[in-house]
Amino acid sequence: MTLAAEPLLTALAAVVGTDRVLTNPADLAPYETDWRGHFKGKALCAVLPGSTAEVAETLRLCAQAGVAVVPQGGRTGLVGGGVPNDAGTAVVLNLARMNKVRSLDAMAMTIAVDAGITLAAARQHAATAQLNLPILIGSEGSAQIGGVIGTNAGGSNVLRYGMTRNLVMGLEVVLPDGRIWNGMRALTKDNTGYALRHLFIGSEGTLGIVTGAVLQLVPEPQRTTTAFCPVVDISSALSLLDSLRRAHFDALVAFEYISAATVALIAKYRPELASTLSVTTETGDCLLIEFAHMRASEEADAAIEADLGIAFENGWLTDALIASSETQRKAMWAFREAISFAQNDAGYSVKNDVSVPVARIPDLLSEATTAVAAVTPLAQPICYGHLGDGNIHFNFSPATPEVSGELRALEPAIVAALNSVVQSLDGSFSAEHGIGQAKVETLAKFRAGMELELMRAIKTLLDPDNRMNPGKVV
Ligand code: 2HG
Ligand code: ZN
Repeated sequence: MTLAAEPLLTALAAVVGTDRVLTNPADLAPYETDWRGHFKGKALCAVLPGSTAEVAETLRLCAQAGVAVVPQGGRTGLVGGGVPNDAGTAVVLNLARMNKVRSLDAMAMTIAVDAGITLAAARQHAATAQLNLPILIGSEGSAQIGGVIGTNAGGSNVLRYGMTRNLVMGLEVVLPDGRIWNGMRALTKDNTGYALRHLFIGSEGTLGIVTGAVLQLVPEPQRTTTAFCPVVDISSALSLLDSLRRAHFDALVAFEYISAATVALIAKYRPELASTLSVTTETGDCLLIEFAHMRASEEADAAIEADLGIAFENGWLTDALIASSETQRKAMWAFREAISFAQNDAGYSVKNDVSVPVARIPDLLSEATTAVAAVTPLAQPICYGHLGDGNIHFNFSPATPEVSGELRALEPAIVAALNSVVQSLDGSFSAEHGIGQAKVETLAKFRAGMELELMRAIKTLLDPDNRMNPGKVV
């Protein structure tokens, strides 16, 4: 710590309390990395404010001192958006203490929350009114609403309910200079000029800090049908997606793809999860499909069973397991959610989060596999994700555990090969995880020109000194 930093630390302690300005290296360490330990930085301190007023005062003091601020949620991101750089001069602002539900309007189906509440806690509160906050991500127990909004998180229910952006009705934001914008409106219709909230959603804390939000809820489904289906190939998977969307549009909430190599990876590293679903390393590509019904009757199940039967007769599926209990349904999702962890067990992973128009997914899988194989034989594609959204996590694991180090060194070349295929298919190199620090250069390359200029102009307008989450996004 420099001497010049001392007056700022003293002033911050006066705002939030001495115990809530962490400077001791051991206390600070968790705030300087992400859940994977993939990104590491150094901070001047971590500040834990307990109210919007304290956030505002913290930002005002940082502005006065010319100090950078890194807003941080549950640190569950995959692109290092909440991790400081290694200068050791930034203030990390973690909103974990701001974890209250402000209000719930059952008639309007909206909930107003502090940004530091976890997604799981917000969902649990909505459930007390038989309502559902339909954002389904594996990290819901740690991910904070502020981070979910800051990254415009996607997840497994986007097919039906859209990205986080679609569910945010109002926001409260503290601007870089400490002013508070109160946009906590809960209106379905509000055509009043530029939709400012959309600027902050997905801006990853580079324009201001989200401290509160009003979110749209939907009725809790009365009945859920979940199926786990080994599928013949990716074209068959798309044929099934098309037929199920046409027949059950409103009810189809998730259509997830897990490639044969990914299935084999879970069977190897999480055999207990695979055996409950009778899955082995030989099972092949699989789909996890879920429907949510507003009526409790079993009728819908019969229609879905019939449609899956037709898919079997058409030669698209080799089997279909329909969950007969909540335990079985949970086992199917546990299998799906285990992928990231199984990949961690397998050594270094190269993470990619790409999307293309859904009909082009077969081209993406084959062309990118060929392109990366030409770069190196050491990278094994581990492809899975939200097929219904055209979003594939086109990840790579080491072909054998010993080549983990080589894979890390080859990462830039692998990612470049993949992204150029994605570009040629009119896709996006960042579908749902955001830009963070990992994809800043990629954004500059693929959004060069007017798009990048506009983004930079907005950034300069709101944060002229580039103190908000510097080195992220633009
Ligand atoms: C998922 O869909 C998440 O499971 C994480 O977006 C993806 O770990 C990943 O690469
Ligand atoms: Zn995902």
